[in-house]
Amino acid sequence: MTVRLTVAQALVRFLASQYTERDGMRQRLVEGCWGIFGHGNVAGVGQALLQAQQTGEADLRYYMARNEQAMVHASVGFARMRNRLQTFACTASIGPGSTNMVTGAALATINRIPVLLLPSDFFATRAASPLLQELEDPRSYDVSVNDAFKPVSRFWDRISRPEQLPSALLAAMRVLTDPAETGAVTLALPQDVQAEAHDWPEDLFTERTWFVPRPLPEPSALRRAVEVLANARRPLVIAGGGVIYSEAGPALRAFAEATGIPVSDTQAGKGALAWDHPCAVGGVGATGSPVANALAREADVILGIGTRYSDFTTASRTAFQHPGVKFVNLNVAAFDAGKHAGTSLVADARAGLEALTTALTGYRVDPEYTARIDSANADWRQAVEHAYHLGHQPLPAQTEILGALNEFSDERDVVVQAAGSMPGDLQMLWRARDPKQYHVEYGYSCMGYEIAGGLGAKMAAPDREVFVLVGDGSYLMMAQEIVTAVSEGIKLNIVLVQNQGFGSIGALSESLGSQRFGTRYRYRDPSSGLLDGDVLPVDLAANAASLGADVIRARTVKDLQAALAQSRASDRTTVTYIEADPLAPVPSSESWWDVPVSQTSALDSTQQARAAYAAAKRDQRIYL
Ligand SMILES: Cc1ncc(C[n+]2csc(CCOP(=O)(O)OP(=O)(O)O)c2C)c(N)n1
Ligand SMILES: [Mg+2]
Repeated sequence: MTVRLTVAQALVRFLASQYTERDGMRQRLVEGCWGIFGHGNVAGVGQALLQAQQTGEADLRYYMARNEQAMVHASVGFARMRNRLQTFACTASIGPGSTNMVTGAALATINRIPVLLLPSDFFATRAASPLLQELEDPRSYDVSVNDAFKPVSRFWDRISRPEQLPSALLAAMRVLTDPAETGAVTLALPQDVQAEAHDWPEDLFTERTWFVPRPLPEPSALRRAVEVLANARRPLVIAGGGVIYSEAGPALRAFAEATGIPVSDTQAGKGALAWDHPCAVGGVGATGSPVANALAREADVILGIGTRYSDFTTASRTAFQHPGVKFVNLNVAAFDAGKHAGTSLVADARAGLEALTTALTGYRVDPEYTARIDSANADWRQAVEHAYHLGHQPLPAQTEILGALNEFSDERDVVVQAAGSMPGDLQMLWRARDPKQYHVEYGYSCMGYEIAGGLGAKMAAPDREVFVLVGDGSYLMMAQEIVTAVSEGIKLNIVLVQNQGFGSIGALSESLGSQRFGTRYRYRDPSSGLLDGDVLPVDLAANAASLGADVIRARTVKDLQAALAQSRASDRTTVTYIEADPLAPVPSSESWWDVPVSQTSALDSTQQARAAYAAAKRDQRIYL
């Protein structure tokens, strides 16, 4: 039996019948389809989505975004919140609509989050080439702008013939649902092929379930890992995003309680263990807590679980200074498990932790080690309290804003962030009580993720309040999805922190001897020729109101507390606008980040920074 449908209609029907299953729980894989239409997809995928909605022949709701990059962010936010078991498809028109998604694809792939991208492509027949927006490569007519997705996709294909669709779709689903391989999956769809009819085997559209595995550790690999861990005197766990996606929080807690091994976390892993658990020592690395970083410096064994070991996590490979430090890497991806010449333990985080807990029965760290951790934690908790209640004047410090939000939040609330000075401050100071509470995109740290990603997170968890923290810089890059939130009736609590430019890069610039050059939003001063004139007459609160949000202007931390309560009580997207002092003090992570400073310079500031850089660089190691 065959069914006659266009390629786009077949695609939509197929996507609506894909499911994932893990631990006996089954859910739709592709929740819906984001899109912005143009000539490349309006008559193909657009028609198919319309037909699906009108006839009920396929259940795939269309969501309209305002920017194609943002719709990928929203899909990522959703998929991350749903532990990578569900995501969205994204359709874009040919050319700029499609290339707008390239940044989103990179973000998804780097963060290991599934998202299905459907950029439109020029005619397979080339009947009318060159089309509006078609790249003409004089060396090959086979190249299009969509080739730019190749390095940022885990699977990439171009459907030049209808017959190619079924196998491409099966491969796409396999990669999306494989925890070791997942990321952006791109199927480029030539606009003529989208509209072309074909007789499809009916079986293409039967419901299909993709079983998301929990690979068990290989017994000999487990033995090798246990041998290293059983001999560890100063071990430290680094919990990454993989712990959360695998829902391994309880297994991690059981492991930590059985062994006494302290647990630090990465940006993606924060919340895997509640902040006030006696074994929790906070973030590790460049923006971590001094407690975790002191333990990291002395650790003889690092047990990395579901982590990619980014430079922020390893303090650019200076975090671990024990001369014989060894790594045991529990990761579902062999690629990550092999890093730093570690003992590779390829397995699902939960399954691997359960196996380790059993195999390490009887092992426990010294009571002296535990006592030291308790006392360091007590000191650090006081330092965090201090940062939360600094009383900085006249404008509040950002740490007070984060503190007010933390104290206001309950454990089901979600905080979303991605770029600027907030990810670092949050990594150091945020007290996460639930594995889904801390949603900071720090694989790509993409300015503009915040509101769009928050929208996706809220769609995934309508029963939670989502608090999007966004800096003025990120806001100016991508605020437009407020309109989408308003149109869909999806309620966001947005806290817009205004500090007149790039607080983060300003501080970095100053520390590297570049004097905050080009990091503030100011008029150009005619006498200096620099952007260091007056503050600009920009009103981002008015801007947010113009996009349809309710807006509250807060001046003090007390105002902020009242605003947060009002925002929570409302059912409309609410932006709380508050100014912060970008120069207010932040506690030190007692760590480092490798950003090279000019080796030769005519500026004193740069020469001094170079000397400090060279000294810090001496601690950098290759772990072999
Ligand atoms: C798309 C993108 N461009 C550039 C950067 C580099 N960058 C990192 S933080 C930052 C400034 C962010 O400004 P804002 O959102 O106001 O946060 P603040 O640093 O003031 O806290 C820049 C430009 C980035 N991360 N993403
Ligand atoms: Mg700013």
